[in-house]
Amino acid sequence: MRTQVGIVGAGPAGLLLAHLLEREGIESVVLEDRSRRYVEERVRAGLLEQGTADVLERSGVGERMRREGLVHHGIELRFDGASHRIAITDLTGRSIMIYGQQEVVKDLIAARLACGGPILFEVSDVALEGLDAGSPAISATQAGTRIRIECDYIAGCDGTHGVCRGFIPDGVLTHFEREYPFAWLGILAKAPPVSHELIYSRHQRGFALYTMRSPSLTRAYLQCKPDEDLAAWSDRRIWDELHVRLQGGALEEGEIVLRGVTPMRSYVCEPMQYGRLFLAGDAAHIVPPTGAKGLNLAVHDICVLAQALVAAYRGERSLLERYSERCLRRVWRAEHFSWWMTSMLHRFDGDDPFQERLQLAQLEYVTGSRAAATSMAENYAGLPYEEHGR
Ligand code: RFL
Ligand code: PHB
Repeated sequence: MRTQVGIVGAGPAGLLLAHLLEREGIESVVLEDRSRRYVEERVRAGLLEQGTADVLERSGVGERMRREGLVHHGIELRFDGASHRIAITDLTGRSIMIYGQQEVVKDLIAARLACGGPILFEVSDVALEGLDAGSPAISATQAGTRIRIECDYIAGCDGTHGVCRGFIPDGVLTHFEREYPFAWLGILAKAPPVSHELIYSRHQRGFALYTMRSPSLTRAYLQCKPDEDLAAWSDRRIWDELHVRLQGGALEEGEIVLRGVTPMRSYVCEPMQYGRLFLAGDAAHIVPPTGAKGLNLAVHDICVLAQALVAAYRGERSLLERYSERCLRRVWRAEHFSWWMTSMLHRFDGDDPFQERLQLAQLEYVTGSRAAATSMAENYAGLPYEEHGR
């Protein structure tokens, strides 16, 4: 088999790349190790920056998002028993959108299948070769048969646990990493959200986030231990803990239909490319979910990569050579913002009173100063994409 761009991973990054390339007449093949159903039902991100929503809309896959997505103009920060609103739209002119990642994935898969573009689901043992030569190839096992796809370029969009990064020779990449001593216990419940906006709450017992997926589905997260035993969390205990940590206001309870523990980690690899392999999204960088940046960064990487590949097929390779450099500026800004939000809102072990006072001082500043609130709001809503001249 031969294609122009081989794409490993059918998450938002891989699927969006295939979609943007298709619109420019560039062929690709997407290889995914899970089933279509699994990727369409995997509940993860929910908050899209305005820039992300605009990319989906402009490329023709935003119709259902515009109909079903919830546009928000602010968020609430709660601490010390009081609630403070960050008026994102008033401060920045930009809004944010709640629309589940799995809905984005469904829309992108539907668009891909509608134009007959190949997605190979349930492949295993993906291996890359010839990355530093002119003609790289991907091989994989599909339904018991080994297949080989020759390409011009390979996009490693295979997420945190992907394999593509591992085919870059030792010594090429520098890894930057930070682990946090806590995780998030996330739930999805059949309950109408009581707050129109997201609530980020700092509490002595740990952080809590109240969010939503639709007018009838609540999503919420509780700070927990990285090795938290889910079996110890009955529905009752989860709701009781949410009542306490959200510090006030009614809470509509309902059947919890999904629960899981998400570890918290910051990670960046530099550069995000080697020869003809380009890493994008979670395959190249991870942020803790507090700033809601992971999916949004993946979409930005893909816009940069798609533009660079289109230019390369027109004979201009310089954008491709600068792919990593062009992505990393935004990546590091988001890394800082996510680390900062995480540090300000979570309880760290050891009950350090100094750290607690610093957190409260920062929260008071962010909610009390228009300048500080604007800085937080513009990062949260997403800084405008830089114009990358050709
Ligand atoms: P994905 O979505 O992980 O997709 C990678 C795909 O590659 C497949 N794969 C392979 N395929 C073939 N061969 C292999 N060897 C493979 N190994 C893996 C996987 O099955 C998968 O289908 O990465 P991508 O596309 O880079 O997208 C990144 C986002 O998924 C991620 O950054 C976000 O979910 C992060 N995130 C959030 N981001 C936001 O922008 N806003 C949010 O509100 C937000 N909330 C969150 C989040 C992530 C969370 N968790 C569970 C980590 C909330 C949570 C709880
Ligand atoms: C979500 O809706 O799942 C969500 C929203 C904001 C975050 C993280 C997750 O910071």
